[in-house]
Amino acid sequence: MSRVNWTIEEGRFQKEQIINFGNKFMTANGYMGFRGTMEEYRKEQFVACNLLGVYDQHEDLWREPINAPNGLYTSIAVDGKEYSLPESEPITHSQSLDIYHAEHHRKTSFLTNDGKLMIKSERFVSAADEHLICLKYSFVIENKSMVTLTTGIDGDNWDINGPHLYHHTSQINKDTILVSALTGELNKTIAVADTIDCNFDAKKVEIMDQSSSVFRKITIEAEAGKEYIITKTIAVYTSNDDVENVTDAAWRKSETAIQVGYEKLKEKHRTVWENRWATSDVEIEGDDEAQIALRYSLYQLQIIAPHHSDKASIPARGLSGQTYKGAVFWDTEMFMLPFFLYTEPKVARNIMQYRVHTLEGARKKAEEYGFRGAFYAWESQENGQDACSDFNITDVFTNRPMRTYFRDKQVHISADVVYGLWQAFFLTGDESILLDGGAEVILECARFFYSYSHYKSEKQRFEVIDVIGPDEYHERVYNNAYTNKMIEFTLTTALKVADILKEKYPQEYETLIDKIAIKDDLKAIKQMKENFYMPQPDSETKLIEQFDDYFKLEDCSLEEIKKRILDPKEYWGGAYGVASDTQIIKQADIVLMLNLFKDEYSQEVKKKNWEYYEPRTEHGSSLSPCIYALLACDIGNQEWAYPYFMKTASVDLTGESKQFAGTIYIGGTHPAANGGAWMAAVLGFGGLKVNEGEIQVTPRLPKKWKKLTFKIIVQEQWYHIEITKEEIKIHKL
Ligand code: IFM
Repeated sequence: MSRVNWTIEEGRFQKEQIINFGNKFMTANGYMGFRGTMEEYRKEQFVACNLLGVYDQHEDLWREPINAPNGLYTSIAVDGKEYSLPESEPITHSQSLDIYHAEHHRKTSFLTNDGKLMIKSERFVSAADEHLICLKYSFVIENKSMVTLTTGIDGDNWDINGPHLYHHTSQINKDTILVSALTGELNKTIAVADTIDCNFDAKKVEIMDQSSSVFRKITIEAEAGKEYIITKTIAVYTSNDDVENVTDAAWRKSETAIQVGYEKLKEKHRTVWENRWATSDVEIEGDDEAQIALRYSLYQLQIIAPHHSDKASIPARGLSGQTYKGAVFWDTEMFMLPFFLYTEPKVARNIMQYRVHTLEGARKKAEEYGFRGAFYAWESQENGQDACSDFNITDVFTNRPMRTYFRDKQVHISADVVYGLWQAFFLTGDESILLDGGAEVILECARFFYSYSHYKSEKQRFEVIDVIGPDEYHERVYNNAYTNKMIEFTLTTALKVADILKEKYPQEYETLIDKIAIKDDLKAIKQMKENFYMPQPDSETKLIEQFDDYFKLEDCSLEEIKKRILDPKEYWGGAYGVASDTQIIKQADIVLMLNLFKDEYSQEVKKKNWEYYEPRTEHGSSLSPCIYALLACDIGNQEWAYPYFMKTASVDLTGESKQFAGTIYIGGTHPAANGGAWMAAVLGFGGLKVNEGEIQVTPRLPKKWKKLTFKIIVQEQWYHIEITKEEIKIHKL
């Protein structure tokens, strides 16, 4: 396979990009994510080994995921003087990511008093063993000098709402060191062990045990021109792992791994990645820029996928840090799931099982608000508890927390979960998705919507009042078309699922119906479905109103809104936001609905609405551009779609995204946009549709694209699809 377009590289040191590159050059394996920082960086440079599904709350601050102590820490001094970025000015510096093998590389040279010092490092977060991170670090000096390497575990963590780790203890022997600590809220153990191997004899090794951090200070009488190499195997375990003793497990893993050897471990890691790309790569001929951006998006999705667990799902900022409280949003089902469904159904199943696992949390949330059924968390943590605060944004002008209604009114989340489950069942044909808890989730979500909706007697219909749709700038609106459509879908799906079970699995059906006592509610759900209000396109304009009276709001341009802004970080929505009383929307809403239910609307309706809402959309969420790309493809305008595709596919390469909501930092990677890039390429430009196992391809390739090639799995059968402007080839594999 050609290895062009598989590397991301930055060829010079850019101090102002440290945080951005931490996201861009991240390596991860679903269990943990290591930001793309240099080995010598400390918490000021946002170093983080972010752990999936292990959360903690410090005092009354926001609950967020844990960053483990940094086992990669390594710095270097020559003749007593330290040469470390960002303080020391390098002569040359490059940082790169081989996305084919998920390996991070850096090369830096400094001018010392006696000549040059060259540092190289290579590392990976193992795809073959979720607990392992491996590092190879080497240096060469131009003239004989006394070199000191300080390497070990840095427990002085970067946290947004920390600290989270207490009662640190350490263990030390010849080559292995370990730091373990307890989380403050739940007393979970986090252990990091680091074993080292060197290709040289050290003059002296000193241990610096600072309790939360342990370092080795290795002194070397270094000869000119010789390459001195250390390799480190770092093992991370937590109480969430199924092991008897967390610290023993970390210690043993780290020691055994070093025996296996860095190169062998790398080989195993590479094999996993080669196999992944063999099925998930999408090739674009004729457009290198699009190719690398798309591949990079797929890389991002693969590194954060919970390959190892069905108790956790993908947070909105992946594993790039603690932004958004490490919580799982609708982003996962609606934007990331399709990629996994078509290329790695096991991950898709894990993601959906997380919703089964968190059903109890959703039931509790519904009850908390006086409803029945399952109201999923807007920002879901490990047990489905909602991390979304009632004051989720801080006003930039007064520094006061603003009351926001994401948690209580963004009810579409429960319908998004149902949509994800149904897609998973529909595309894979795997009935165990329904039997292993999926059906229960679907029925409970339908019950929630029945209890949330209002029956308007004078109109003799069910309506959904007081919600927030995908466009979060307009709060507490009535009959948001997206929400209503998704609720209608939920009701239909619940009835369909009940029928499937009744017919094929009568015993399981009876058990479930009894368990959740839903017989009467099923009748009510049917009634609601038959009398449900769904906003329709206007007979003349063909426009669908985003919510009741949206068209009565001030219709002004984005440029005009921008002129009204007093502070670049001010929040546009909520009670007094600049967009709140206007038709300016944050992100795809009606357009998203039309894209999801494209077969139910005419091309004219889709086109008219795309054209109406597009100039009124800020794309203030990274979830938005891909949806405009998808619908533009559907209405046959791939040239409108292309810039939106590029925007979604390159969001984490350019780093051009919103960094603040009010005063709150929201930076990190953007997995929903990454998933959107796959959807736009394959479902949009490729025009792929699957209906009852049957594959249909209606391509709309952009001008530049000569060929689009990808593989998909549908009902356990792999297909290889090749699209050119002249022909479409679909091969069974
Ligand atoms: O889920 C999104 C939401 O739609 C817009 N704000 C950011 C969230 C997390 O990505």
